[in-house]
Amino acid sequence: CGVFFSEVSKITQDQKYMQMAVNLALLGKYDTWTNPLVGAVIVKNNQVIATGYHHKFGKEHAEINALSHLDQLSQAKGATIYVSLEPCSHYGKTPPCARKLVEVGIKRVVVGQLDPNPLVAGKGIQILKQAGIEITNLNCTQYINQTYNFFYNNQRPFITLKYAMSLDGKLNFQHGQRSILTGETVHDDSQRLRMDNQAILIGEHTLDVDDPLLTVRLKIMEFPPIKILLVNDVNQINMGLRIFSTAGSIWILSKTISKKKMPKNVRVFADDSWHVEQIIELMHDEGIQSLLVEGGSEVQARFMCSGIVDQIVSYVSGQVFGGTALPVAKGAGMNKPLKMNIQQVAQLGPDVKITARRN
Ligand code: AOF
Ligand code: ZN
Repeated sequence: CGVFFSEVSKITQDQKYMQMAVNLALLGKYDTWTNPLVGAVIVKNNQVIATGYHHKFGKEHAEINALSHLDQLSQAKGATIYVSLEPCSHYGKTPPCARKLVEVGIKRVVVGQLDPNPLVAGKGIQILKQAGIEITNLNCTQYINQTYNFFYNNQRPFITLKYAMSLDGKLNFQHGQRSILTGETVHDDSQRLRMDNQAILIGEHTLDVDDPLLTVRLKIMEFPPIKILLVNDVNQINMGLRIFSTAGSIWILSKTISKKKMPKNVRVFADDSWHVEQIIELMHDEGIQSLLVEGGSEVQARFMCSGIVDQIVSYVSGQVFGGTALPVAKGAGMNKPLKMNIQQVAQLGPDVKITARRN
């Protein structure tokens, strides 16, 4: 019975410190770019002696950050470290954390999840085990790095389709003109959606009609989402559009190669046709873990038709546009309906947000 209670208290202690590591990890949100959010807590004699997290892309990992907060590195000897992700085993922008934990004499490592990145994937745990370190995997922190996990588990980015529509499912009242559909609360919400994605894609028609910025305006981000423009001919693009005066990377997916010199932040990818599968393959090769498709009607139809849709965020306004207006998706037909599960319906000021996911 005594053994039982001590085991139970060990589990609750583990969960408590892992929650602390998760809360620390979340402090890095929006700054780690394609790297995962990771937090670490070092505990000795039931006391937290140091904490840390991964602050920023390219900077030290959570474990090393926590070790740097010890008064003396020797304090780590015999301690337990709680890390929300398996410690790394590779020489990347920084040396392997697993080796450092062995070197400083950590006795036990509790991880929140294994790392799906093939560079690490179990190799970190192996290094620790070989050094005789006790390992516990709580397998409970996947939710803080959903698109990171998705990307490595599925070898493609997580795809979200987003649009604002009238009550009768239309994008704009008059063809070729931008309609203001939704209010301020939706604006802020869709800004957060942009912040949660590593790339935003629009088609040529939306580029011309809306002249959008595709920027994040709620926070200054060092790594804002890449703006991807799907066009027919890069040489026909009006370089005076507002998007070309924004900072951050712009990728143009064109059927032709560019004849003119492009600004430094613009990359042109040329291919005969840009099927959804090809777009996704490019995203994968470039390490983009999440893609937000912001329209318009034809681009949404192409993604829906491909069946490669993981989430749909639909903002519904109270306006009714009637028969001549452009529908949310128009173009390629579908063989069978796409079955999405409605996850959440929320009232945002005068509008409604519907979030649906594929399983
Ligand atoms: C992080 N922060 O705290 C941990 C990570 O590009 P690098 O060299 O910084 O390596 C990134 C990889 O390191 C990442 O994909 C993951 O596999 C591993 N662990 N990464 O950014 C951390 N612990
Ligand atoms: Zn590391």
